[in-house]
Amino acid sequence: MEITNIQTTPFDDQRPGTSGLRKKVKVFQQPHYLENFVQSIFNALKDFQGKTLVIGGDGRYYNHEAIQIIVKMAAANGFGKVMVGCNALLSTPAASCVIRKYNAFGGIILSASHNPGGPNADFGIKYNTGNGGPAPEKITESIYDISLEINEYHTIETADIDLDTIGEQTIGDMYVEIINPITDYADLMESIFDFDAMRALLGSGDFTMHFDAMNAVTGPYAYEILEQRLGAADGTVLRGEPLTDFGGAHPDPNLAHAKELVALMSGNNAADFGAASDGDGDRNMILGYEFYVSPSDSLAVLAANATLVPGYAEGLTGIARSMPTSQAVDRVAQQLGIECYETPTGWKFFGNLLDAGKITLCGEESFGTGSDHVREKDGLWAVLFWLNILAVRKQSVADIMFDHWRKYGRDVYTRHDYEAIPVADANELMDQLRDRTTELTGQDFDGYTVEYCDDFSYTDAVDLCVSSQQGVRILFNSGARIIYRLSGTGTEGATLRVYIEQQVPGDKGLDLDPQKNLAELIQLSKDIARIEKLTGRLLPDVIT
Ligand code: G16
Repeated sequence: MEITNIQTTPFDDQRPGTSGLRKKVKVFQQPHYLENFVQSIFNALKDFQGKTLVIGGDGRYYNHEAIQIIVKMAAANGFGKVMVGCNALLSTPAASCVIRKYNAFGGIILSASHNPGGPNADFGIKYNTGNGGPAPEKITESIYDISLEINEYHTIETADIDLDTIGEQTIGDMYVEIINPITDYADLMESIFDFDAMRALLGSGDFTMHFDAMNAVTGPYAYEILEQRLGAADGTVLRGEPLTDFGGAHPDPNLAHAKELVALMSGNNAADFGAASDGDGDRNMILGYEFYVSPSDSLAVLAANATLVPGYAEGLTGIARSMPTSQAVDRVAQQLGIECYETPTGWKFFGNLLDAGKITLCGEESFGTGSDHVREKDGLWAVLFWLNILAVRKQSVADIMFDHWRKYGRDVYTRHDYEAIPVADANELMDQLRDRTTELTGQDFDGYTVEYCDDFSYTDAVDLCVSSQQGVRILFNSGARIIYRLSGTGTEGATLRVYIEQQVPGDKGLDLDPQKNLAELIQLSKDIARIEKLTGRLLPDVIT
């Protein structure tokens, strides 16, 4: 095999964010841009010669081209084999499943998740380690350091591989296995959940559901699992064909971007259960009849009902949530007598806790929930978890949620996003908040007294690595919280996320509209951070 060494010069903007490197497609299409980053990944790794690399993608624009580049570079760098999803498709949780099942050295996932796709939209790439999870910060920082000094990458000059036929090929000295992207994942789901009970519910004639795949990667998975294996009615899966530009839609499962689904969940012929997943299949949104389950509440419900699912019948070892996720699950953990860890935003922070067996379930406010079955958050898994609970409890989604609030109280919660702010303005806003954490502590704002204020810093419970500057949190003595952080996944300017939460006891919380109920705290969030003065924004762009 003849290896070609290509001279290159570094780019200074290849620092991975919350979940890998996300940029506009046009940025990735610059000569050497993708190659530099891939070589930086390989240079950051050790002892992979002869081993297996999994390559997956969410089917978005530029996936095919990127996979051809990466496969040739993997061969030139000495991998023994790559496993690639047929048609360049492999959802993020399925990639994690395949890495773990076949003991691969690691994987490269090509996705910008819920960000739009197409020639003028977004692309992304991230590296996952042998546990199937996103590389921890010490690896992503090392990739970044290498990318700043890289001067050469390795490839081989050969014809493209056939991405559309299942089976083995060789390229240079390396095997290429094109795999069915669905089967391993669907089998894993069948091993966790009570498919008989779910089949009975879906076949009862008394229950209907919709799953919105948002023209993204979960379509084929949902057809196989929901319609084929579980017998859900034809047409259960909506927008089920993966499209490179997601049909021009924004594949983000929330109330704003899954409007068609939301419309199907109210009125006379509405379904009982609705769900959606995102571009790469790791996010989920859960709906009942005229009812929306917030992601933080969903995590709490899954934790409280876990033993109804065969895969978790033995109970949970512990739970983790990201810091801005509401504290609803904390009270479930307390009741169960298990630990609840608070981590920074980013799935990579759950990996060590899962590997060490310290937690079984974890989740985030950003529509992500998962467990120790893989090392990524998992959209369809969360949908199946709810379906399993519905099949056993035989109650509506709303009734399950109301029961939960009655028992544990409710955290009324909202997130306000201010998007595409000039980066300098956003940094100034965060800097001035950081500078005022001591000054804010103890202050009273019309009855809201700040009990504690800091810039969140996390020490990993396993490897003791410290991650600082993870968001300014203001905790009030009423139990309310306001949290500010900048998104690490955007591709245009900066996105300021403001998370607002207030706990209310049992029955009092049943009918509360978060925007109305949290109005005072929302106003306070604007005043304390001087959002209008520093960014010129009066209102957020997206509310979840
Ligand atoms: C990614 C990460 C999540 C994170 C989310 C939002 O999700 O995997 O852990 O919560 O981004 O991050 P940020 O608030 O920094 O934008 P995904 O679904 O985009 O891969």
